[in-house]
Amino acid sequence: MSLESSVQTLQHSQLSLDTLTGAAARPGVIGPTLDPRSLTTGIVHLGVGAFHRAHQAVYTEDAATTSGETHWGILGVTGRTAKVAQQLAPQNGLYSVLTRSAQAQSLRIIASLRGVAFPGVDTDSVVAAIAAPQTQIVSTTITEKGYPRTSAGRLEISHEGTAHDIATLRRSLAGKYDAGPAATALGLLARGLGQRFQDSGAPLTVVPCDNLPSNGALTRQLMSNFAGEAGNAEFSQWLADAVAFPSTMVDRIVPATTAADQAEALSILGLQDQGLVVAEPFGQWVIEDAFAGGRPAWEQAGATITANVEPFEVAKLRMLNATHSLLAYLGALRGFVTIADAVGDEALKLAARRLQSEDVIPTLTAPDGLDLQAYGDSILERFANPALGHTTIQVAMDGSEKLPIRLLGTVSDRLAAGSVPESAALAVAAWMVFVYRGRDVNGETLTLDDPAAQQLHNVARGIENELSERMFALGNVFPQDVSGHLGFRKAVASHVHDLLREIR
Ligand code: NAI
Ligand code: CS2
Repeated sequence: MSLESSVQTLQHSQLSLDTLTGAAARPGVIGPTLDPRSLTTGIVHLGVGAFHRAHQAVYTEDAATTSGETHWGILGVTGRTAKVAQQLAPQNGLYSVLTRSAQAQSLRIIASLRGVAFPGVDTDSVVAAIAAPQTQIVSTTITEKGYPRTSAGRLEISHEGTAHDIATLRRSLAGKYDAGPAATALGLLARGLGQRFQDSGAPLTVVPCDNLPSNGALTRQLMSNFAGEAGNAEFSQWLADAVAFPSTMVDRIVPATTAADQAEALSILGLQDQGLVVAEPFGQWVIEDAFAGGRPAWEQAGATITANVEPFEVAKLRMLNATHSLLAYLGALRGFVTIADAVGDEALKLAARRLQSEDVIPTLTAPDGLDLQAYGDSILERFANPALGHTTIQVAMDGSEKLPIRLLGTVSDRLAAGSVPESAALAVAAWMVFVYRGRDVNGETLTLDDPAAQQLHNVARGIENELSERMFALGNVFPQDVSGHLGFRKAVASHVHDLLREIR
């Protein structure tokens, strides 16, 4: 077979605009609900990972279909590798979402992603896209660690790459635009906003979609710090006046795609889909009603647009994400590969229920009169989805970033109320032993994937019976009101002792 025909074979074996019609006609395939060729770009998304493709991009396609608006195409921007760009470019941005539950699955082709860029080579085109007047929205899913911040919630200017991006922003605002890649996602955003300010000053809305409380206010603060460090008062003022930063609560369980998932999609599509993502049926998006300009009709796609997102954010982070982390660390230590396996264990399920009902719910204000106990039950049912394959080790990653966000707020609140949260103490202890042991009850290795991994290894190393004392010294993880509370320290130390004896 000649090179040309083998390339054609490969192309025709891959989802693309050329193969879309045939693929969409196959049984079990739901085709896109709009013509990808009709779309123009109105959104730039930073962090075009699995979650964006299974959540915001789907909501945006549904909104555009219902409203008939064709100017909400998405330019997806990858992070530190070109991998997703290399996967999606040959597919003209097309990919599919494989939605799975215990009862059924469906595969839907999504067309709202109209381009993919890799900042390593495409920074200038991404900056131009953010500056373009037809762009109304920049959204982000860059993980919790993508927002370098101090404990006071200000830009961590010592963060690797941030100083470089501040210097580049300063020069570009002084009319000395530097080509070349941004070192960080927020640095890329700042440069795009700087170019927009210099070109047109047109308003823009930044929609963060990461699991962070008050993610809009935080992103505003970090962008304001970027502008302040760049020393351009006019840009700082424009940022304050013309750019909105609504907070959001986002929810849909989207595990990392596996080779088995790809094989399943191939059998349905009859084509390779390198951009495949897998997700649960449930989805929720709550967005603060604070936009500087236009936006897709996301409410027509089921999103909630509201003045006050906070109760939704806090309830979701503390009821779902904290329980996820408890199951991830305890489950991984006890040899459970998936979250579904872990929550299928009666002892772990009871621990999850107790965390929700005894520690978390007393700290919450129910959003819109939500029945919090029923909400907790529904979360555990979602975790039990046997078709997802969401692994404990994936949820366990980045614990040094995640625990302060999703678990330690509950601890602080319970301690302030005069109660020691025992289940939260168990979750903290499980994380400490996960870091220290690095293996499960069967002796299988548990890899520590965390931006603070070296620090954690250094601190954890040493004699076992002082483990919790050493870990509590991590000021970037434990606030003083938590690490300084004797009753909580004792509770954690007791659980650490028991877990170390269990996991030899
Ligand atoms: P992913 O690994 O598929 O994508 C992560 C994206 O963030 C990639 O584009 C990557 O390049 C970028 N990234 C990673 N580290 C970064 C850093 N330090 N700075 C800038 N960019 C960075 O992960 P996925 O599943 O898309 O999740 C991303 C985020 O979405 C999560 O961290 C969370 O905040 C949020 N989320 C995820 C859900 C899920 O179930 N996967 C559900 C709800 C929210
Ligand atoms: C998980 C979240 O990996 C994790 O930390 O807790 O990604 C979780 O799947 C989502 O927040 C669900 O909406």
